[in-house]
Amino acid sequence: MSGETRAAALPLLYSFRRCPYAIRARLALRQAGVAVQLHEVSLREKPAAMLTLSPKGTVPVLQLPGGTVLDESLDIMLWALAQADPDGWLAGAKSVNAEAKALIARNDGPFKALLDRYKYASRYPQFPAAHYRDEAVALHLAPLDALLAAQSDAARPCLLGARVSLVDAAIFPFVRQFAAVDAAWFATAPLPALRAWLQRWLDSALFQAVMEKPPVRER
Ligand SMILES: N[C@@H](CCC(=O)N[C@@H](CS)C(=O)NCC(=O)O)C(=O)O
Repeated sequence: MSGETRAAALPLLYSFRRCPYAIRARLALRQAGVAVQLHEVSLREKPAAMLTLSPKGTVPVLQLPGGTVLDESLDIMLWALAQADPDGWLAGAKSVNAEAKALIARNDGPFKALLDRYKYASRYPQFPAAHYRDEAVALHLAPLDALLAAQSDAARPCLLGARVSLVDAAIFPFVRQFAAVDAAWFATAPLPALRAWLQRWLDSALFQAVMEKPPVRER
């Protein structure tokens, strides 16, 4: 089988390296050991083939060899972990139970909105950046820090207990983005358990593997 033929049989993932939604999808795919053909896209020049598959125009988009298209990052995570879940990420989240769903919904909804305002504060001049930052901490990051700190019996606490779950992987890329807006502030923020959790993810072989720089494809 030629390399090209083999690649053609793999699921096709349209991705953007730094996008937190794409990162969470790549984390789950890699965790599941699902090889994909990776298309790094430019968000300014999305490939026509991707828009044909998913006209809403967001990444990630996964096309399965049978033709099925998944264009929501959480659906891609769930599909990947249904193929293989060697460390029980789904069991850890109790197959995405109510608490898991609520944490992810708060992350993807109101926290993401505040994160965007904090990151691009000059576009939201009603308030200074610190206002959006502090709202985001109060809404989401301080409760996450408290959850982690409450897992006192675990050496490496995770959001839903001692084991890594889908929820950690789904939320981590957004906390990473938040921390990077003002790394000096985050380094001494009153979020010590969250900072340690973030650092473990940043240092993980899994994260480093999914952040390897792919070549930019032409459209
Ligand atoms: N709900 C979607 C959101 C994906 C999303 O918004 N991705 C951003 C990049 S981080 C995007 O593609 N935005 C479209 C654009 O920037 O044109 C998911 O979970 O996959």
